[in-house]
Amino acid sequence: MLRMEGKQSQVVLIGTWASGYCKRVELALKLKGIPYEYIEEDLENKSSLLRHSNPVHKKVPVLLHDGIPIAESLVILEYIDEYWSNVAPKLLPEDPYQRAKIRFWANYHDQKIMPAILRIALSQGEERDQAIEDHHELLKVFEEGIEKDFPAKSPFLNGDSLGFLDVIVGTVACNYQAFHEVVTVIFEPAKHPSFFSWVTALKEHPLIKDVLPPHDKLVALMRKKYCQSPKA
Ligand SMILES: N[C@@H](CCC(=O)N[C@@H](CS)C(=O)NCC(=O)O)C(=O)O
Repeated sequence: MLRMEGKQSQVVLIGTWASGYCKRVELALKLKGIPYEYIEEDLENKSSLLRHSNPVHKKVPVLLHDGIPIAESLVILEYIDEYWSNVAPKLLPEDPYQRAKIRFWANYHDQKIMPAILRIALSQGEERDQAIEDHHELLKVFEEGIEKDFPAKSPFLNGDSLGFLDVIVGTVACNYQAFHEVVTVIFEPAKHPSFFSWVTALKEHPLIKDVLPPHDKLVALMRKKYCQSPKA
């Protein structure tokens, strides 16, 4: 199906409620005030809509824009920012070098930090201790890199409005209390002061509060996923 130029766009997001990847897309749409319909996907029993819209990965999120599917959350965020380029706020800056740095850290976040957090959740004993240490080292690199590359950040990377990295970090890290309650402590102000104060500011943003999953529901899901007793 082709997008109808000049007409009101139809925007549909296929997602799951607990996914940070999906929440970042919801947050971007809400930030720009783009109306959208939301379809909750059952990942245990994937719909034919999802399988047809994202035949390569069969993962959420998928954005359907006038019927055209766009997959992969970072790709979707850039698409939203480019298609609605005249709608504030801009998620990515104009300057190509600044954009490159933001993309670099966004990829680092998804390729290093996200898998490290998952490894902590899925491991136990000494393996978990090692996973916690690895995550701490990766987060230190992230924190120092952001501080160096975006020294004027206050409280967000664009100043008062949320930018690309704020959207990515906010929709994952702001759930840390549920993770601490169910799995283990991974964010400590003493170890990561600047990252922690960034996340604390993000947690206060009204749209981040609006999109984050309910704490108790998330805790219940995490207990189910990560606290199964090991098989005999
Ligand atoms: N790199 C993808 C990751 C998306 C992803 O991992 N989605 C998960 C939900 S959080 C999913 O759909 N999993 C289903 C599966 O792996 O089959 C993105 O950024 O969109």
